[in-house]
Amino acid sequence: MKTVFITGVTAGFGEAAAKRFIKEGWRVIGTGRRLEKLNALKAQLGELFLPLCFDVCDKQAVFDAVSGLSAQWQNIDTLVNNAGLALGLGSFDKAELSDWETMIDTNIKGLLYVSKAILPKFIEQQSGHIINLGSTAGTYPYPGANVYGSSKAFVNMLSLEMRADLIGKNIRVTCVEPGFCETEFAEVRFKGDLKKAKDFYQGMQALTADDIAESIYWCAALPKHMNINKIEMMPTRQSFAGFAVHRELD
Ligand code: NDP
Ligand code: 8X3
Repeated sequence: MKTVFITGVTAGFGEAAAKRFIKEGWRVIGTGRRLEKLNALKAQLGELFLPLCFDVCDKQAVFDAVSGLSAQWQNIDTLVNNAGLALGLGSFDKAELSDWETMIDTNIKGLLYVSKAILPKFIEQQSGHIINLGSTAGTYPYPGANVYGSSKAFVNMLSLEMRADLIGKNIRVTCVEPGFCETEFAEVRFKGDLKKAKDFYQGMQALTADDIAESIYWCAALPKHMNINKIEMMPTRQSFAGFAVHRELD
């Protein structure tokens, strides 16, 4: 039986991915900070699901959680580095420094801690698969994305760098890079302003968490000689903005 370790299963992509893998008979180690959500998932998903409650920004907690896995949960086939967030949509001059710090601590440092904690298992097993959640925001800039977009550019690039460094170790690395997808993401970005979050996706048929879970599962289930380097996807109703031009007529 295969096992996947997914960070951030208490909402959105992570929750959908946990359910998708379990449907296929995988065992899921699912993490998050909200214990009550983890307990509810445990009640729903049963024996195949192991909840782990920790903050990915807490380096010690990450390493303790991984080293504390019981013998029956030690063998992990796939890691999905999904936990992450955007905070605010303010322009670079107006955005909150503390929001930037939280995004860097979570999207960049948290992902590094979890990867470093699990990688020795993959090296020892001489197999494994790391699937990172990047974003179209890491490739295409838009106003207000500043540090969020840059943190995802890090994830997009780190995924390729991981491949470069892990060659010869039989470890696959994939970056899944979605555009607009309706989850709790906007609610978090707008700090609980539900109206703003709802308006964000109004009339544009965003991607769903199940769409992303399907892509993640597809990458994970491919034969081991196939490495999908990256998958970029957007809603049909989302596309690219042109270059911004500031005009002043003399
Ligand atoms: P959600 O807000 O719906 O879910 C985020 C998950 O991450 C939650 O389970 C949350 O759990 C967890 N999480 C956040 N911070 C931490 C932390 N410090 N420690 C542990 N867990 C944490 O977001 P999505 O599902 O939409 O996003 C998932 C990933 O995909 C993110 O990395 C996001 O940047 C990326 N992404 C999202 C897109 C979108 O449009 N929705 C598009 C492209 C990429 P808890 O609160 O319980 O800790
Ligand atoms: C989330 C996608 O376009 O809202 O990474 O930044 S977007």
